[in-house]
Amino acid sequence: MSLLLINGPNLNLLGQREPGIYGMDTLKSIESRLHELAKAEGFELECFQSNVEGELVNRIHQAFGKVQGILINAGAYTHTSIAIRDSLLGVSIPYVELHLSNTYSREPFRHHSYLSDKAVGLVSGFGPISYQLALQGLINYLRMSQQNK
Ligand code: CA2
Repeated sequence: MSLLLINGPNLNLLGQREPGIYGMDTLKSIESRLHELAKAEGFELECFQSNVEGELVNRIHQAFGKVQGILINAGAYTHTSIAIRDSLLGVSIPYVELHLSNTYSREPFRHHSYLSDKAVGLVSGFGPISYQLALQGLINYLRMSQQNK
């Protein structure tokens, strides 16, 4: 089974700026760790990052029929993008929303997400570990769904 990790705007800066909020790990190191964890569980993982909303939408469309689950940190687009929401719902691929920071302990404009209500689950606030928790949650969800078929 194939999974897709999507990271939105500015997450390419991880490990280079604002370590107090977002941690010291680079996106590359997070991706390679997740790759190993997925592989150990028998899953393939592809990773994609873009600062451009339409590119994120296009990548989600490309996943249709090829990917069984999506992990997404849409960054600031979480709070603004109906287009990303529509694309996730359009391809009908189960997804887990994740964030490094606890968005509910931050500014009020980060308290609303266009993705949460349709997500399989939400992980927020554990720094880079949020990615691992989200992966475990998604894999568990997919296995349970297979069993119930
Ligand atoms: O906590 C998260 O993972 C966020 O998705 C991060 C977004 C923010 O807009 C969301 O509200 C919560 C911002 C990503 C910015 O990443 C940076 C990383 C290093 C340096 C500067 C920005």
